[in-house]
Amino acid sequence: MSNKINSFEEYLSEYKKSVEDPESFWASKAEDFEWMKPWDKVLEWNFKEPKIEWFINGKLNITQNCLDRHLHSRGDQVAILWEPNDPKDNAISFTYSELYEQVCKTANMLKNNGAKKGDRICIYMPMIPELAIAVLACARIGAIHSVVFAGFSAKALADRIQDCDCNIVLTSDGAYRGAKSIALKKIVDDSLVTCPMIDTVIVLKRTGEPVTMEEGRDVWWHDEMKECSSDCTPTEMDAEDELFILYTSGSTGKPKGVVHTTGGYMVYTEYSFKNVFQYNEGDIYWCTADIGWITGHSYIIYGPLLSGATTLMFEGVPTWPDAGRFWDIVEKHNVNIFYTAPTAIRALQACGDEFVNGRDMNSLRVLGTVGEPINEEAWTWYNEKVGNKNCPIVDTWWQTETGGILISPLAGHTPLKPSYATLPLPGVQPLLVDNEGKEIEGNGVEGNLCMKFPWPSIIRTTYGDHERCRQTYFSTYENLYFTGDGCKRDENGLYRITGRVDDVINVSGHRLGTAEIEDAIDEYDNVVETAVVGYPHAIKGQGVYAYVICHSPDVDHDLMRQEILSKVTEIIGPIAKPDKIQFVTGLPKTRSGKIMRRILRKIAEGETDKLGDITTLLDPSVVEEIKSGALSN
Ligand code: 7RM
Repeated sequence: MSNKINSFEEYLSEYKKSVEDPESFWASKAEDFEWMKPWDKVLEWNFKEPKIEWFINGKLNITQNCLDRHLHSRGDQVAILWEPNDPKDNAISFTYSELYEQVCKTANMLKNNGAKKGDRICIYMPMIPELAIAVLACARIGAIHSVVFAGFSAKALADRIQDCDCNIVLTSDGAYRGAKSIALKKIVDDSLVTCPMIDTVIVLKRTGEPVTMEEGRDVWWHDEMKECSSDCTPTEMDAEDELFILYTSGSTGKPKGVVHTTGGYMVYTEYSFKNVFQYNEGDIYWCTADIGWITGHSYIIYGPLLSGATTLMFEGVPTWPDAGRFWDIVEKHNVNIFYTAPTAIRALQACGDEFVNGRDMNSLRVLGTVGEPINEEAWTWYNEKVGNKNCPIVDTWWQTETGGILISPLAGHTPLKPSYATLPLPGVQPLLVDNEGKEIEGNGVEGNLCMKFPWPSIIRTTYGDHERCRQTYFSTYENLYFTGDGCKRDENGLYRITGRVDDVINVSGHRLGTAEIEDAIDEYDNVVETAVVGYPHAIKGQGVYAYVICHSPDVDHDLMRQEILSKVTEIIGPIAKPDKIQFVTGLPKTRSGKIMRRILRKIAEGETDKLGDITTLLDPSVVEEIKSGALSN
């Protein structure tokens, strides 16, 4: 297969080429695709503004490369294999020809409803095939998709719709999640009270529950699809035309709309998919992420479909009807490549080995993880129980902003080391810097992880606020992209990501800003001030620990805890709910008024004897009070 690296030696030589001459390296990868017009120049960039352009003046449509390009050679091969929430219901598959037809019809449906190139379309849907189809239909007509994870609240949805000024929302009546059903359309209705920019809501029937349809605004998906033709010429896009926006949390303010563009994202997601997972023709590939996150965008939809793979999409949850659900699906569909998050592995490991034992998982060849550091116990269990000690585990490090996997073993080629993401992919040039921005050279060192050269799927801007993009990623260290992660490089030059060095926390692989959670808690009437930190959590990786100061301290604390949880659920969603809430009368602040989170983190971790220097605090006595009231772990 073209573009595929077949040995570690080949990796080393490809890596060398990619650094010595990045432009010809990436041009050779891009040549494998169908371009409506070739590019004039491969790359122009500076990290100052930043301005990054790949495949300049090249014209293409990514769906032509995901679909049309494969029709001749693999029209009858399954493109999407969908496993529903309820194991008693049948799986549904779409061949490449069928997917092509559905995408074209849906694209025409969007056009009939007024969608045009450059419009932002919000997609708030469960993990059903129509979600993937909707994403591709937007890309077909050049509309910019903004997928919002269906676990976010009405308020969070409204913020995202407003920020990028969407005109259409695609949703469903409801969603199934394990034993529960969630009234999605109702959440959309609530959010649209503050979103006058939305003129159309297209509603798919999934659960059949009753919904309110607003006359003149809401239409049924199946009605709108009826007359649509399955011919839809792909809209010509510039390589740098925006493909999608995806919101992600940072250390300050509201989530940012990360913008990815068409050409570079296409080239990089395909290249990284094939190489990291060592995809072979005919493999059944399953990534358990939700399409509401970047992992779903790049490695359920785009990477696999660009590569002509069969991508499995699962609607349900890992623990329903029981903790053997993932392994049943592996057995049932003969999954060859399986990609999940450490938090899911830990949760399933905690349920006991009986759910893995007894399932035939011999089809598995490659395992992957993403989203957070994987601890050795989880790694060992995954390797032994799931992989039967004969599947390489690729620990893939990347971010919403990177578009694709940057540091990871290539399955079967790169020597593995548990909890290490190991080595950069070709085209990726990491470096470690100290807090002053000075490069830390050599091996056996630790520092802040940066990138010194652009790769094709690097973030281009944050929607509507380019300055924020510059500030967040390109201003901390001059001429470098700063990831926000801390990282070790061992004696052999292998990379191990140690976690965020900023105020971002990673709860069950979901990225959350502590400031965002604090703002949500502060919305509660009786709250004066809040400080949120992460602390180690056996299953979630990190848990949310909130220190809260109340106006009237003699309230019923249990009741108030409940109400704070509802407030956070209402403003962000259940994923951001604090695991622990400690009521305090003061927070450790410096004389300039900055909260010293380092101290709060240590207390939350239970390391009250390692607080370090607290003499710079305005009032060191608050520390004693917080320590004595700390909630045991
Ligand atoms: C893909 C995704 C990004 C943050 C990132 C890290 C953490 C992701 C790993 C990891 C250690 C890994 N995008 N992270 N993968 N940490 N090892 N293999 O997760 O934008 O949602 O989060 O996640 O801190 O900066 S994300």
